[in-house]
Amino acid sequence: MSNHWFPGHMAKARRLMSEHISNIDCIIEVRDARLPLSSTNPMLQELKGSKPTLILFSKSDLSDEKMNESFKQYFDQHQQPTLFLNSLHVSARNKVLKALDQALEPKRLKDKSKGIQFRMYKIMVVGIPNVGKSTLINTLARKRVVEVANKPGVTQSLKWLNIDNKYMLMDTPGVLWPKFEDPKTGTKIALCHSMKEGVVNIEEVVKYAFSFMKEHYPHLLNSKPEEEVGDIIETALQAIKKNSLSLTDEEALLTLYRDIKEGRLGRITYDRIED
Ligand SMILES: Nc1nc2c(ncn2[C@@H]2O[C@H](COP(=O)(O)OP(=O)(O)OP(=O)(O)O)[C@@H](O)[C@H]2O)c(=O)[nH]1
Ligand SMILES: [Mg+2]
Repeated sequence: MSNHWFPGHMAKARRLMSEHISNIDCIIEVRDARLPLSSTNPMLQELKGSKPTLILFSKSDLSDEKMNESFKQYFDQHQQPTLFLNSLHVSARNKVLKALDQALEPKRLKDKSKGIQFRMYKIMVVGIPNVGKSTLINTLARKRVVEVANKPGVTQSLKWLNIDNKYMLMDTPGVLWPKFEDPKTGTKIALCHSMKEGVVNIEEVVKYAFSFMKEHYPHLLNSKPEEEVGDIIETALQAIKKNSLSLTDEEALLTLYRDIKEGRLGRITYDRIED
């Protein structure tokens, strides 16, 4: 298993998205706040070119609050509009609409100078799988207009949605890319639930998460500083098996992996600005 996943529907989605891109006014790139850098797709960066882009960091309720602040400042310094968001919270809708208005202000002024008082702006929502693109659209629509589920690869085709007769938003399938330049990227993406379980080397990914926690979040581990990562994982697996006596070793490891992906071990950000 390789921590890699690029099925045909992603290649097709990428092709269809490139056919629409010339008609799009603005891009909303949804990233996972636990991976502010690694959850961007270089293929989508290339696709969007110089279109105005708002980066929405979803799942910021699962990431490290201090790192949310540091990354917010980092992107501010790079003049890149961002929003750290819990898309499931009722406050998300107004925050996103306000940020969208700001991102589209230069377009609106340009339109006015051409005598166009009003038009519906077209926005494409892009990102890697399972980061919350469809959730965001449902939050904006105030009802379930697109399918959402807690597994990657749910949205498989492009779909336009009308938001308040003001914006047309396009939901798109989560897209990864054919080759990770740095294999660590695949591991981190697997840790944040953007990779199909069947292709994940779970043992390797769990080990990476625990090594990272030992270095950056030791308070989340019930362990002594001198304890080896392998031993800390073993203790965590034994605790899982004690709770569910019928679990095999493999099932206990899968449970631990799922606990990490769902943020049950604590709030963690796996990227650092200097990465
Ligand atoms: N905790 C938390 N969960 C979120 C947030 N946004 C989305 N989710 C959850 O993430 C899961 C995936 O959401 P989707 O909206 O289906 O993700 P997607 O990006 O459309 O996924 P694909 O269509 O597979 O690419 C769901 O279980 C959502 O409830 C958030 O801000 N915080
Ligand atoms: Mg979706």
